[in-house]
Amino acid sequence: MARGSAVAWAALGPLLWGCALGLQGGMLYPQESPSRECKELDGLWSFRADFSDNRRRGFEEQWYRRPLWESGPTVDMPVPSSFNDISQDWRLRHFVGWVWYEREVILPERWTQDLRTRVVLRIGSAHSYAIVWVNGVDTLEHEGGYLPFEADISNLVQVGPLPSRLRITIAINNTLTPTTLPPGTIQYLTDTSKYPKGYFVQNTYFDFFNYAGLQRSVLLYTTPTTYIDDITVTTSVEQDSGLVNYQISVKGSNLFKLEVRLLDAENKVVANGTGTQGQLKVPGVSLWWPYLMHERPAYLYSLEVQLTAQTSLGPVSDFYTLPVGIRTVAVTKSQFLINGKPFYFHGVNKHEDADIRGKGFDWPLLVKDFNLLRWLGANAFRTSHYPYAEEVMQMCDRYGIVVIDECPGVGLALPQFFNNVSLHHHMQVMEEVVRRDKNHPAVVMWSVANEPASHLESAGYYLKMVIAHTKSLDPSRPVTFVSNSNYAADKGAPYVDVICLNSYYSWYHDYGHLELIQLQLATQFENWYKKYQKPIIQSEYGAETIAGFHQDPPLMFTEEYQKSLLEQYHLGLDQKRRKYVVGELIWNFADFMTEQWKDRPLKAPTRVLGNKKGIFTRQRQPKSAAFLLRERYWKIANETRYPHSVAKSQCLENSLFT
Ligand code: BDP
Repeated sequence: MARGSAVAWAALGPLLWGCALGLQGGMLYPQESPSRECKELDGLWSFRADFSDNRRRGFEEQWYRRPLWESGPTVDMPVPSSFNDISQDWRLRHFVGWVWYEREVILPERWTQDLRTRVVLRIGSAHSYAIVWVNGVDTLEHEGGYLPFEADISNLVQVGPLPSRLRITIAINNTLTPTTLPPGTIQYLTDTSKYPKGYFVQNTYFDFFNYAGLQRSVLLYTTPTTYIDDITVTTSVEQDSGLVNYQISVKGSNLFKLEVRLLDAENKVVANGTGTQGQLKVPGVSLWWPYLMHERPAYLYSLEVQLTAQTSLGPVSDFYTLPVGIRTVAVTKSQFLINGKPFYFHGVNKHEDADIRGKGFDWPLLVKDFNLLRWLGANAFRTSHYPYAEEVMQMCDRYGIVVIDECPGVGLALPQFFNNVSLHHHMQVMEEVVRRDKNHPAVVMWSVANEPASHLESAGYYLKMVIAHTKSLDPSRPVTFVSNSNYAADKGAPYVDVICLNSYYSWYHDYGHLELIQLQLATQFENWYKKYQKPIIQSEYGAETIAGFHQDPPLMFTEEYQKSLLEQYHLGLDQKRRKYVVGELIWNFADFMTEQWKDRPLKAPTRVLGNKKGIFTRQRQPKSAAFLLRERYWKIANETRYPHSVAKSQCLENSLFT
């Protein structure tokens, strides 16, 4: 990106949008409308892990051809949820290979009889490789967890007299290979004095548990046979008017009419248009502002799209409503601008992780986390280290929480991971991320990777290609990756718009020496800024802390140590905050599950029931550092608010702390 060129981006946007995508079709979030129905398939599914030696018995015996119970015992498995921590069988917790899910569904008669109806099966995510059969017919395959995929199954359900019962079988493989994202390796241990024949372990190069399964919702939905396939919106501002550029793709027929209306939050029509692309002008626009930056945050318009079409079976119409936040994002040499005003990220890194559900989507957890974010005064988070559920992104739009949207490019630690097959897959994953999340005003930057071995020449080329591809997919947002390399050696930094740095002073280095943090942090910032002249975000810092451990003067692992480490970082950050450091994201919002070892610098059992760098526990209870951070974030919020006024915590129930 030519930095500081928000205007140029906005002008290019409508021209470039859509031409780079190699994917087939859009991935609009399923919604009910006068023309669309949804049927959620969450709940209990039948489940079996294939424990056979080669993990291929399910394919050899074709388990998908008959109800799963006919080929052997099954257990109940909740969806959405990771399968790992649900049962008492330790083998399942550490299972690597194919697992099988199955569920029967009764379809409404209209879905099977009305040939102007299109029935779609959509899987929110399946980690990591999935094959789907409908009534035993191979229907869909998808590589990569954390992103949705779907198939039109109309021709399987609209086949003569009332086949209203549908059997959906999904086989999922959680094996990570050098070309998956994240990558992993299988290591066979062949010393027969220590390991039984065929013994293997899966090595991963990232620090979270490789939870797997159907971790997000599965559903069926309908559209008419001619339908709104995708909508792409970019926004800009001209004086006090908002401009909404839209592009709509329609599938199923060329004989159609499109009408588009933009409604404000009171449901008043403020602009309208026709056709597959255009620009809507909103005089006296209410901008989408991040929460805490403005007294009226997160203003959302609704883009109502109405399609009418002629088909051989008669007329059809389709309706889809897209929330639209009008805002601009730009980057200068030393600032991150939202709506032309400097924005400072004071937030967190998260994980989708809690309790026995693992990474399974859960509404109570989602709402609790957002309440905690607001209690904390956090205005942003990074989706470390993979795209989160779509419902999370919708909440960010509605609450005004800013997102750095990261793809699962984590653990790119070995030279062999920077190969052409991985590069191609990584670019495809970015296409899927952008396709899914491009219309969220909350998303202000894409992150293509976390801590790749960016000192390698091969990584430099690889990152350059992924970043360039992402920019071609979406010229309206800056792109970054998160580095922990040395500033002089980093081969990817020249291509990013914002430098994101992870550092763990007095945690992974100079253990216990809190007094070194300020000096080391200042050196870090100065070196990077001098070389690259780009704004910097401290994208990770933190300390492992076991809730309830206390020691003063502070020692590592205690709540006091975490607090003191944060205080030292904050002093360092404050030195550069008004210059070119544009954000700080604590590692981590909450404790999370990991393997029982940490891969780097040496594989060692340094994890005690997971990573404990949360400022909240895994059960979302605060450690002392949470109160410290809360005070800081509210202070920064009140200093950086536009136009200047004092914000109060929006949590009504926390009067004790305000
Ligand atoms: C960073 C990684 C993050 C880890 C963290 C840690 O980006 O995924 O969990 O270190 O070690 O390097 O706590």
